[in-house]
Amino acid sequence: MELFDRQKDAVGQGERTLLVYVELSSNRHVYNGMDELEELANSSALNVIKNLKVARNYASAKYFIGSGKVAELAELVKEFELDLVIFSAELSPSQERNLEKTLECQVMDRTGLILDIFSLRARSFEGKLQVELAQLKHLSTRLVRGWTHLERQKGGIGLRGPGETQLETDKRLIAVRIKNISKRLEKVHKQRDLGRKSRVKSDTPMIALAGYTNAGKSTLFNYITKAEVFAHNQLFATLDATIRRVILPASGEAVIADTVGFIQDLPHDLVDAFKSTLEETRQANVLLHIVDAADEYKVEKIEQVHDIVHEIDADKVPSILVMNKIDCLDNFEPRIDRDENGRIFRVWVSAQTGAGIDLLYQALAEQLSGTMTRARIQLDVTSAYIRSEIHNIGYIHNEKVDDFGQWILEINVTHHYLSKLLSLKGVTLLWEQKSQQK
Ligand SMILES: Nc1nc2c(ncn2[C@@H]2O[C@H](COP(=O)(O)OP(=O)(O)OP(=O)(O)O)[C@@H](O)[C@H]2O)c(=O)[nH]1
Ligand SMILES: [Mg+2]
Repeated sequence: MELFDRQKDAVGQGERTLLVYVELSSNRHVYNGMDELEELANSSALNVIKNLKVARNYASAKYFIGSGKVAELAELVKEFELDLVIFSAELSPSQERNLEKTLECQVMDRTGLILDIFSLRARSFEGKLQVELAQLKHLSTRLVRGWTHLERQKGGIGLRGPGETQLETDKRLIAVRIKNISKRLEKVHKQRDLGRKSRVKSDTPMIALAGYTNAGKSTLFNYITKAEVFAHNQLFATLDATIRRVILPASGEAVIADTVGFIQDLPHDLVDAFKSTLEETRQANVLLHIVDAADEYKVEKIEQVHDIVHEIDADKVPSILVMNKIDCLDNFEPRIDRDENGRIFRVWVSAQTGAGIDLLYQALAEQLSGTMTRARIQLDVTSAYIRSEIHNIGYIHNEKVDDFGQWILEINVTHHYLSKLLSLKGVTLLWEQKSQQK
């Protein structure tokens, strides 16, 4: 939690910031752009003093925006003693440099800001490596084009992470580090692959939570696993997939993965760098697509997530829409929606109050039935102790003791778990009904 503390300490003490949202004819489709930029800035613990919208028909070469506007900004910077100006648009290194010279303060674009948030939030070894890789790549394009004022060695936003260590302005050194990190990442990925293979072999179903940032994935993950995963009303609270083994009512043993949130116009470099954290999504048996049902832009966000799911090749994974935060809607009861074939495609819940989570478990059990089986087993008198384990691992529909003091249980468990049980002494299979395989 060290990163969180550092971040919390910084709230309200962050750089005095001006946000400039540039509306181009090409990005009019972007919804809620200014609000999102502001949320990003808040997530990075910046002190946003002012924000400004600028409309342009095209990007100018020197400053991106017109020089008249730049003069206006320069006055604002003086008047409000600002430290930082953030542009929603992708600035070229030379535009950034020109703006810094004229405005006499630090200038950053949205990619730089997202990278900064990533560097504050990455917790796992892999997450940190990936952020560093993305930062170094972002930096190296700037160095190639002669971005030299990194030598100022100023700490703070944009220069965290690799910026804090003796920022090797030397292109060659950066290249070496990029190579190094890539190699280490490759190793981590291989280990992950191995872990995944053993999961596939063990037949344990995998559930991946995915969705737009701030939709409530980690809150739901926490509710289900009762684990303490960082859930906070900030963008990108989760940066690396967090995986837990859980025992779900009705469907039993499963593996559940929380993932990094999606965001519109995520710089492409970053999508690449974070692909492996989304890999869980591709490997999953079920994808729970979490949506903030109270968000006025939910329709657009659902589409964005669909696009990215397609981009990472995860659209073959069966998915269920989880409409979360129904406690924020007026008089809304939890419910399940089915399509014309009777398949569950949407469940309405509140991860915060727990309303509807039982319906979600039911939906998961239905969706996972391909990996599940229903069976009747008998435990002889000496093996009755196994019963309490089954209670924890699987789902017991019925149980009774027969005339000989033996337990007869009707259970729902994974194929894998059933075969494990049957290999134990004193456990006998009386009957098994295999559900249809997917
Ligand atoms: N009212 C209400 N708030 C919720 C609910 N679920 C989550 N939240 C809040 O929404 C905010 C975001 O929740 P997170 O679980 O961190 O969201 P996330 O999808 O994991 O976000 P990222 O990790 O940034 O992608 C937090 O302030 C939660 O307390 C809910 O059912 N009802
Ligand atoms: Mg999260």
